[in-house]
Amino acid sequence: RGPRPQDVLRSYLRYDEMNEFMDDLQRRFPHLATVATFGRSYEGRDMKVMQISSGGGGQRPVILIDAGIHAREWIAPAMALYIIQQLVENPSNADLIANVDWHVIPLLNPDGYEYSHTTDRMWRKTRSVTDVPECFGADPNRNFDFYWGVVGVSWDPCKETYAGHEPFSEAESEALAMYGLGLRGRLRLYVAIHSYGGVFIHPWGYSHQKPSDYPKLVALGQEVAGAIRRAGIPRFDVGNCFEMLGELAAGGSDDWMKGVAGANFSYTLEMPVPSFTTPAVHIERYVVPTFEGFRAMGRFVSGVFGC
Ligand code: ING
Ligand code: ZN
Repeated sequence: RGPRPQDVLRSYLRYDEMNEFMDDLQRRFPHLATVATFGRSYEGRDMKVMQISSGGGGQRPVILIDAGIHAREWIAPAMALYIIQQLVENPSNADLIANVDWHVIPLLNPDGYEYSHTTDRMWRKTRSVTDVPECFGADPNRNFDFYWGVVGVSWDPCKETYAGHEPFSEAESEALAMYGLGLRGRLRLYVAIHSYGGVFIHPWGYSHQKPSDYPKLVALGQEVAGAIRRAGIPRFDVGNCFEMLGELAAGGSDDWMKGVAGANFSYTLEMPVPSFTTPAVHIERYVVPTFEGFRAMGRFVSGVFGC
């Protein structure tokens, strides 16, 4: 059998182990948890989503979460797997799935993630070929087709924030986008889990402009950040990309989910860890308090959109 539930807090699972973990949950909780393949990576790995639903016939509001779009941000997939495990296996979270469906993609960039385990711990991008023979990959979080390339990207295939030669040149970003579109009018909240920094970022990334519903985005953001702080993370802040990181960046998944797929609420969550290389023994101390933020999101979506 695959990794045990507690293993997601004890080690950084590899691609195959994550799939075994999800298959195992589906076997044990077939009425709650479904694994679906929604795309294929550049190197041919299946991209999987865990769909968690307690019923409702596919009509309920959806919270869409992904992690691991950047290879080296290992704590992000660990967070996503813990969310899956808690929603499916912990009865005290039953209220969170009573009238909301959660779709969680634990590893959006499996090629880069595996490469960061085998070859280069600090790899960020995908592993596709580029125009430069010795340089690989584009930044999938600069590759979405919404104000693509207008700011905060590189056009050099050898750089970390290379936007790609065209929007959705990367199979991984395109697969996520198509999945988001497929959720049509049900996509209420989208969260991209990254590391690191301890910030909760709302659109827009591409511009200083504020979305018309900016006060609502900030209000939910503050609720989430407050829950994480109360759970024992002293610093966790809310703002847009420029306020939090000091620069604009276009072509991110959060902007696309709000601007094109129509997600009501859309965020990038930077895990509150001090580096990309947090030792596995410390996964628990960051992931468990951050889950309180996801519980706050679930309560909010249930309260506002649930019935
Ligand atoms: N941070 C994000 C990045 O892609 C970001 C910051 C958020 C950019 C939202 C654009 C939109 O650079 C990390 N850690 O990757
Ligand atoms: Zn990232």
